[in-house]
Amino acid sequence: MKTLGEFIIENQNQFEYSTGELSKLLNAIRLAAKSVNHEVNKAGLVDILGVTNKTNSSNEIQQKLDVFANEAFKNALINRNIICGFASEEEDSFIRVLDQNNKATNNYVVLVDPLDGSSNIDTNVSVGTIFSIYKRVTEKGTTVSEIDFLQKGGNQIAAGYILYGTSTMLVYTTGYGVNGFTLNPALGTFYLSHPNMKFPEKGHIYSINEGNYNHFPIGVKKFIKYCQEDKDQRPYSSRYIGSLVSDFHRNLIKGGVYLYPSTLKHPNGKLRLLYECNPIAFLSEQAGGTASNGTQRILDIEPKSLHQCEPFYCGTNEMVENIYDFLNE
Ligand code: P6P
Repeated sequence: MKTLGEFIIENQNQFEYSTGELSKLLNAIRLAAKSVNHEVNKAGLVDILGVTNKTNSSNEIQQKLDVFANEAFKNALINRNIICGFASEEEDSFIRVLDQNNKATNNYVVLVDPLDGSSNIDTNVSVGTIFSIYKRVTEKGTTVSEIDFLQKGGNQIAAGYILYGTSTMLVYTTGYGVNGFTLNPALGTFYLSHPNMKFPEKGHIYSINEGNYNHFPIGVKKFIKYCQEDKDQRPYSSRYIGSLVSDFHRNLIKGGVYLYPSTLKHPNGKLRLLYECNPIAFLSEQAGGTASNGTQRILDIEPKSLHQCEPFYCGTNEMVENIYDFLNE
């Protein structure tokens, strides 16, 4: 089986002015993924479980592993002179990155959700890292500004996730399809185990936290009831892990839809547009699926702030279209 390193080199000529920078960037992500995977897998044995006494900009308590994962990706990316800017769900604002000549000569900015679903860590549920890569839009050589990060998701150069699950996988796209790599822990090498991943034509899984049912938009309530009716032998199952990367990955392989609507506690939805919705939406469309906020395509949304949230409906086309119809009846 082909390794991730071989795959990156083979495909770097997809970019007209590929200076190898994107390849170096993807390799840095690969390195950080191995470091976080090592820490996550031994979490029960060392004092890295539990919470810090800090909260992030979304006022969520930071788990110790959140902080570890954030530092691992930040250091792997900033210390290699390959990016000009870094932003994270765990950082209040973006970080300007200068090269050794104190200039911002590199082309890419990276945004990460370093450990999505981290509230599950203490219960040994799979968690994930989500990353998103853009070319800067401000003048090369100047330090980056917020508009380099507030780009619509359709501008992404690459996006992906690492799933720290029963096996550790790195799944990513650069706009030429979605490919999944599984880590061989004995060798510390990712191998191409899931080439050209696509959603199945039909989906029978819906993933939503039904504990918020009373506060869902009426269209979402109608969709849930539609799935629960037993007309035409509708074989729907409800599966919800509470970890977006795990729920999305299962739906991608088996067919299904993930929903995080507006709720009483999160009137604009809970998922962050830049760090969760956009990268997962890019992967979803590249795998033949769809991603919407209920009124428009996720990748068309013009971001207004780094940590803004959006309602999120993502997965098998037919199921997202069904939700869209119920929402816009
Ligand atoms: P709830 C994790 O915090 C996350 O952002 C997603 O990974 C997950 O799907 C969702 O929130 C879970 O939220 O409100 O259902 O617990």
